[in-house]
Amino acid sequence: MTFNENKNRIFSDYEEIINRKNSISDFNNGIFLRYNNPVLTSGHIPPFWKYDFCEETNPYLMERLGVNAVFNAGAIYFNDKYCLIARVEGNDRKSFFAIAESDSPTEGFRFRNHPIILPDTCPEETNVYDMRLTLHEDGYIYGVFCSESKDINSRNLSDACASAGIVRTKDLDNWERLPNLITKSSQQRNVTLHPEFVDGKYAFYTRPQDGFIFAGDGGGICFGVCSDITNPVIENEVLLSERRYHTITEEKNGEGATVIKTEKGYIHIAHGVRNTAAGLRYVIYLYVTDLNCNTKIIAQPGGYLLAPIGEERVGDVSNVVFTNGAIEKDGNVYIYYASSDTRVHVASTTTERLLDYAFNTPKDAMRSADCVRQRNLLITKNLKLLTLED
Ligand code: M1P
Repeated sequence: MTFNENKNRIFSDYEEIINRKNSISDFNNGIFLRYNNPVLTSGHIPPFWKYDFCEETNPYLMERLGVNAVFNAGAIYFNDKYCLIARVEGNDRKSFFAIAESDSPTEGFRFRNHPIILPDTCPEETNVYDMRLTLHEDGYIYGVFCSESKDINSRNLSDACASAGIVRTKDLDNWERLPNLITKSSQQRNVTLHPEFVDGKYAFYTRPQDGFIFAGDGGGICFGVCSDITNPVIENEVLLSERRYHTITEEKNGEGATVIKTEKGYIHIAHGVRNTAAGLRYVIYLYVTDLNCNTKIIAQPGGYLLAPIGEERVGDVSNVVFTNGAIEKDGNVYIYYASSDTRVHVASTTTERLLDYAFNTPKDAMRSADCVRQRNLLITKNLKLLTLED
C-alpha cells in the first residue's frame, strides 16, 4: 500500500466509525435502553491527532502519539448540540479533555479539531480527568475535574494526591481556571457542582478520601457550600449518600452526573464500588434529594441502576461502569457512561421513568432474611395476578 493509499484508508476507517448508525439493543429492564455501539471510542479520535501525515518525516505512516482510551465524559446540551467532554488518555497514560459533539444524543459524535487547552496553573499537576459540567444559575458553565499530582510526602512512587480542579466558560472555547477546591479532607475526587445557589452560596457534592485509591474514613458522598467560587473553600461537609456494609457502596462511592431537577426532587446518578476477589467492581446507582433540603435523601432504590454487561465488563480497568455526565432534554434523559475505563456508551430513559424507578423500587433491605421477605411479597402478589398456583 502506498503512503497515500494508507492515509486514505485511515481516514475512511475513521469516517466509517463516526458515521456509524446506532441502534437500541435487546436489553430491556423497563428503566432505560442500552445501545449497540459505544458513542465514543479511541477510534473516534481524529487521525491527525495521532499520525504525522508528512511522508518525509513519517515514511511508514506510524502513529506517533497514540490514544489508549476515551472514557468518563461530562455532558451538556449547548448551542443545539449534544456535547461530551471526554477523558482522552494517551498511550503515555496522561489524560486530557476534548469536546465531541453531535446533533444526535446517541450517535455521530465528532471531536473538535483540537483538545481543550486548560490554563496550566498548577506546576505539580500531572494528570487531569473526569470533568463534570454544570450550567450554573450565575450564567457560567463550570467544569469540575480531578487534578492529580504526586504525593511528595511519600517515597512510594504510586502514591498520589487528588483534588478538585475548577474551570469555567461561557462558550466551551475559552476556559478560565479557578483555584482548586479546598476542604478539610486531604484528598477529593468526584466533586460535582450543584446548578443553583443554595442560600446564596455555591454548593458542591464532594467525596472526601484519606488516600488516593481508597476512601478510608471518608463516609461517602457529602454536601458542602462555599461563598466565593473564585476562592473556593468548603468549611463543613455533611454526609449525604453514605457507604454501607454489604451494599454496592461498601468500598466507596462518588457523585456522577450533575443533578437533574424534577418536580419531585433532584435526581442524582452516582457510582458505587465494592471490593471482590477479582478487584473493585463499579456500578451506577440513583438517589433523589429534597428540593428544599439538599442534604435530605427522599428516595434511594436498593441496589444498582446500571451494571457492566458483555463487552462493558472488559477493558483497561475491568468490571467498571462510571458516569460523570447526563443530558436531560424535553423529559428525555441520556446517561453517558463509560465502561471499564475504555469507551463511552449511552443509556436513554425519561425523567418520568427515573422517578418511577426512584420512588417505587424497594429500598435495600440490608439483610438476606429481609431481602427474601421483600421478594416473597412481590412473588405472592404476582402469583395472584398471573393466576398461577402457589
Ligand atoms: O477506575 C475506575 C474509576 O476510578 C476512579 O473513581 P473513584 O475515585 O470512585 O475510585 C476514577 O479514577 C475514575 O476515573 C475511574 O474510572
